[in-house]
Amino acid sequence: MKSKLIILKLGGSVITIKDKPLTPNVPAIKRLAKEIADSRISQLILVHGGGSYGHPIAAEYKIAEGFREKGQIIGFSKTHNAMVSLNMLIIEALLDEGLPSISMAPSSFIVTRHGRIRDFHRDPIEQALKLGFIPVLYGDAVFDYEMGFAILSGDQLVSRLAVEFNAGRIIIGVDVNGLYTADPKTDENAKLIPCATLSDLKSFMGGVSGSKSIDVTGGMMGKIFELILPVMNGVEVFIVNALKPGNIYKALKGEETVGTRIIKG
Ligand code: IP8
Repeated sequence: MKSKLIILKLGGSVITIKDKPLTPNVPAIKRLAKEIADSRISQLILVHGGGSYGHPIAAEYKIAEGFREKGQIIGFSKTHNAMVSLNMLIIEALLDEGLPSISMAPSSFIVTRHGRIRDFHRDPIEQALKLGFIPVLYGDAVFDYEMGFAILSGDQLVSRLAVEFNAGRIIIGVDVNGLYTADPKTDENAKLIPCATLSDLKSFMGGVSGSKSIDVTGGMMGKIFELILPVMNGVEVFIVNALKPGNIYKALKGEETVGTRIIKG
């Protein structure tokens, strides 16, 4: 039987104003919390991106390049703290809707090696899910065995969570309608791809444009790369525009809406 667990990623470009440092998109956050509550999904893990909170600070202190000099240490703390602040806004919006959300800081139970998850302590999430909580995680500055520290993208986290907890579906909420043949923000000939298979994904790796704003974890290309493993494991993926009201509700309910579906093929 297909697992009921859904992993929902809310991109940083949805929940923050990407070109204004440390600026949340409060109306979007509140609306999305309501859509999640209205969907009445029973098993959900929420992951959010960094947007104008995590990325500019991580870029300023070159956190993704690993530890090189002492001056970066304060930058690691500031990057993590910015993510905690953003996470708090999400948690508060979910609590306002009566949802039992629980913040879980990836840096406290994940250690990476060369930027890839190596140690992952799954028990807190597992226990939380069993009791009906909604664990809320985020892309974070994390400790790394080789590099000292690294940036763990929300997308890598989504991929690992989906495989680790045998999710049925991943829903990725972004600020465009799905995957396109080119960057829809700069190329008017870009066409939406309604459905893609695993082999399509591999060929897109060479062609789909990444995000233009500061994104230390690789934008759309990073997402596609991370989605390959869960799709191989049979997890269905749906990429949808979370800035359009109602889309996340419909995606959670499994109702038809514009976006890109990714299947094993
Ligand atoms: O926005 C990265 O997460 P993402 C978060 O999902 C940080 O790539 C700390 C830059």
